[in-house]
This record gives sequence, structure tokens and C-alpha cells, in this order.
Amino acid sequence: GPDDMDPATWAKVKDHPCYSEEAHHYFARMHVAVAPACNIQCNYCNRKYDCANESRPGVVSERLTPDQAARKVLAVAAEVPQLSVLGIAGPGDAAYDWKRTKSTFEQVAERLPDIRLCLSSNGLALPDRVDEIVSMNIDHVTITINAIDPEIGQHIYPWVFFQGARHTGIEAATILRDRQLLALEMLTARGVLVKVNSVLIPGINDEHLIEVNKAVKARGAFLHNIMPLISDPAHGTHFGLTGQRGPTGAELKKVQDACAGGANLMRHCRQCRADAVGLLGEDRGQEFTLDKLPEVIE
Ligand code: CLF
Ligand code: SF4
Repeated sequence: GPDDMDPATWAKVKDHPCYSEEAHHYFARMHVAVAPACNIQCNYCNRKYDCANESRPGVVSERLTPDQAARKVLAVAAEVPQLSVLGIAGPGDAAYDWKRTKSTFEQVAERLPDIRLCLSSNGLALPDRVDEIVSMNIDHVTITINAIDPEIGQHIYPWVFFQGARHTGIEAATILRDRQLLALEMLTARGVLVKVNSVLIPGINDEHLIEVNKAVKARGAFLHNIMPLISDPAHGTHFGLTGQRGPTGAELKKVQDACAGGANLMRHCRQCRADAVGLLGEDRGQEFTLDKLPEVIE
């Protein structure tokens, strides 16, 4: 709450529905699915669907060009007075597919200077974007960190594509971990509020997430959001096909409780779609599909 927060931080979170539990009843977010390219492979992902780092897997969001996305944001802002945040959270990686992310944010910020910009990434490309993130006033970033031990990470990430080459195994998990923690340190040092997401994968990282929680707290993460793996064979993911199950509610709570005293936990995440519109837990996306937008918005 506001009691234990400095005023500058409170000003940044009081109208952000994900960073402030109170705000989520009164302020809305919207996502635009402008960033389809991705630079890693997660075993819980099928690229045809939304990026499960932040969003609900198994859902196909409406993909937009930056121009279309900017039009959509203006149309939503005109109809949804509670709109306070524009997020880009997939379907791929917003920091890797940077040209589209940047163009979208710039077009929107020019027309709606008060909207908060929020971006979600696997972290691999993030250190290269820090200067622009700061200069563009993107003050909320989410990094999905599922493991800090590459022995564990190798079972979650079969490969990463970094500096022109594909890496696998322990090497891939080490590169990714190092870049994620670097991005977290660089962003928090510049005053950007970083939330860390972790996907809880029973038998793989459940006992390890307490170490993730400590590591991200030590590097300044504002919130830690431990999300349940949603695994369904019909989604065609590696985990879906190997029968990896998601956690029960009790298993999720056990891991969250074990993290008490570490980085603050987010417990109101609704695992939104990459094209979600409205208050958390409500989805008005169907009211604002491309075919329903006016051609030109004044
Ligand atoms: Fe979107 Fe994410 Fe920004 Fe929120 S969602 S990019 S931080 S504006 Fe929020 Fe939705 Fe959970 Fe994400 S409830 S999936 S945490
Ligand atoms: Fe899929 Fe997102 Fe992982 Fe990329 S970062 S593989 S889009 S879940």
C-alpha cells in the first residue's frame, strides 16, 4: 500500500491495475498484439498462440500493425474512461520485435500523453532497449524469469537465439538468465518499475521459485507474479505433448506462501490475453476488433 512506498513510486502505481491491487478495481488496461516475433523457445509455448510468459496460452489474439494498434487505442480511450495503461505482451517478445513495439508506443504517446506504457519480455533483448525505454517514458516492465539456475532452466528453454546464433542446453539457459538479471538491474537503476513473472511448473521449478524470488528482490524487482502453467495437449506445446501438468491451486499457494518475506507477490493476475481490453477479469476486446474501428480518429 501507499504507507511503505515513496511518493514518486506511489504516483506511478496508483492507477496501474497490475502493480496496485487497489487500482485493479478502478483502472483498465489494454493490450495490443503487435509483436509476433520471438528470440527464444519456451517449452510451454506454441508460437501460433499468445506469449504465455504474460498471457493466457492457447488463445489467438488479433494481430495488428503499429498503425492499426494506435487507431485501436484511440478508439478504446474514447469509450473506456478507466483506461490507464497500454501494454504490449506478445504474442511474441515485445523487446525483440522492437520496431513494432516502439512505433506503437510512440504513436500512442503522441496522441495520449497521459497513458502509461507497459511492456513484457522474456528479457533476452531487454538490456539493449534500456536507454530507449527510459527516454520513451515506459515506466513499467515485466520480465519473465522461470529459473536462475541453468540446470533447471535447460528443462524450460530448449534454445535461445542470441547475437546471430542459436544456443541450446545449459549454455542457452545461462545466456538467458544472465541477460534477464542484467536487464532487471539496469532498469531498476534507472527508476523503471520491474515486475517479474514466473510460470510455476510442477516438478521442474516449484521448489526453485523461492530462490528466484530472493534473487529478483535483491536486484530491485517491485513485484513477483507467480503464475500457474496452463498446459493442454490441444495447445500443441512441448509440455502439453509430454503430459506436463499445471499446478493445483494448493500447490500454487504453497509456493507463494514459501516466498513470504521476499519480493512482494502479485496475487490478482488474471493471465490476460495479448489483446485484452478493460478492467482485469473483464474482456471487452470483441467490442474493438479492427473491423469495428473508425478509419480515422480525431
Ligand atoms: Fe498488461 Fe502485464 Fe502491463 Fe498488466 S497485464 S503488460 S503488467 S498492463 Fe496484469 Fe494481465 Fe496479469 Fe499481466 S493481470 S497477465 S500481470
Ligand atoms: Fe513463446 Fe513468449 Fe516464450 Fe517467446 S517468450 S517462446 S512467444 S512464451
